[in-house]
This record gives sequence, structure tokens and C-alpha cells, in this order.
Amino acid sequence: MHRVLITGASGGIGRSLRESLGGIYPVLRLSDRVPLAAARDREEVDCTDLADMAGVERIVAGVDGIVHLGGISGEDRWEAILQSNILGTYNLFEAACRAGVKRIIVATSNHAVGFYPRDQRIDHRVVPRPDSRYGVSKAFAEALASLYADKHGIGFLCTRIGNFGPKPIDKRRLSIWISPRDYAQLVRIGLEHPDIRYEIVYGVSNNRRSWYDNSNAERLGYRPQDESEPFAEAVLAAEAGQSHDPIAERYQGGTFCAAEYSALEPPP
Ligand code: 15L
Repeated sequence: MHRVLITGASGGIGRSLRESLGGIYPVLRLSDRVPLAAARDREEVDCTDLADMAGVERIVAGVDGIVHLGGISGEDRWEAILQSNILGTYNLFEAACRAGVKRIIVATSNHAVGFYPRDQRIDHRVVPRPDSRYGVSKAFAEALASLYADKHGIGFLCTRIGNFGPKPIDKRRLSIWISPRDYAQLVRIGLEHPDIRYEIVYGVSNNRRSWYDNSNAERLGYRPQDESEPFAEAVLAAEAGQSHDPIAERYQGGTFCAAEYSALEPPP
């Protein structure tokens, strides 16, 4: 890997990877639709909207691997999701294919499978159960990655990220938290592992309360360094006595499941 492109580089995960991957790969190309901090040594910076194919063709030129974080990172209007997450991801994979990019790490999300109940442990083989239009766009990204892997031979690591941050912020996040250094480790596996064709893994730390069987990530060499349990007592104490929406409580996607919910019977 000589030149690695990060899309969505101005977001929280992008800023963190800018630090942790800088110095590992000879050139980091950073792109976002909003302006980024000026390029430092061994960096290239570009301002591009992924919905603009000409701009996307420009940012993928000469790139060996991509970390695709770009797009809307939560629920939104369909029109916005369509432009940023659906069209933007299509443009990126198509342009990357034409440019001969070999590896793409996809930031998908726990919300691609958010309607699985919390009492069910799921692995990378379950069918998607999106909990939102946003979750549908992540399931779309996973399906599109599968197409470009099978038909065009690009290697994809789809990381279903739980919740990225310095520490878990509530009870639900105790089950899905991932620390910055654990996510950086997963991204490096995606870029450097010699045998990746199409893989789905969960982007979570070593959490005792996890809802995921992440054996596929372990098989690829992932050894998370962090866990949520040391934060549990403080997190649970802060939430004590709070009432929760029953749909949000029942399913892994939490409030994403409860938002706009109108079914008469809760799904299984
Ligand atoms: C996500 O996919 C979002 O990008 C992030 O903002 C959080 O909402 C996270 O999921 C979560 O489920 O906590």
C-alpha cells in the first residue's frame, strides 16, 4: 500500500485515522465534502462531494487502498441518504474499479442489522435487518461491495461499526463500543491482510456484553486491546432510573428502531 485514500476524512473516525495511519503508509490522501485542515508531510488533501463522479474519479487516481467513511452517519431524509450514501458509494466503487484500486475498507454499521433483538447473538453471516434508511444504505454498501468483489476482484473488508469513541457513552454502547486504536487495527487488517476477497466483520472492541460473534474478525487476526466493562459501573449509574422506549430497548439498533416506528406487533 503506497497511497491510501480516506473518504469522509473530516469526521470523528477520519480525524482519528489521519493520526493513526499517518506514518504507516507513505501517502495518505484525505477527502471530504467539507474543507479539511491543510495537508501535512506525506498527506494530500482534497475537497470532493462523492455524489460528483468527476470529483470521485480525481480522488481515486493513483490510489492503492481506500478507507470509505464518507456519507451521512445517521438517519436522515431519503433524498439526502440517496445522494450521499447510495450514489456516493456507487460512484466511489465504480471509479475505484476503473482506476484499478485493489482494496476497500467500508464503514458499514450496526444499523444494517439493527432489528435483531438484543437477546440474539449474531455473526457476519446473518441477513441484513436494517433499522432505518441509514441502515438500508449500509446494507446497500455491503451488497455493492459483494458485487465489485465477485465481478471485478476488488478486496473488501466491510466493518459493521458499533459506536466509535474514546469510551462507551450509555448502556447500549457498552455492547457495541469500539476504541480508536481497535478500529485502526481493523482497518490495517483490511488494507494489509493478504487474503481478503469479501469479508464482513463487526467493528467492536472486546466487550463482555457484546451481541456479536466476531469470530470472522478474529480469524483475520483481529485482537482488540480495549473493552467496555471498566466503564460499565459509571455508565449504568448515570442511567439508573431513566425510562426507555420498549422498542429501543428490545432491539440492537436502539432508538434507530424506535424512530418512526408504526407496526402493530413488534418484529421477532
Ligand atoms: C452509527 O452507525 C452512527 O454512525 C453513529 O453516529 C452512532 O449512531 C452509532 O451508529 C451507534 O449506533 O451508536
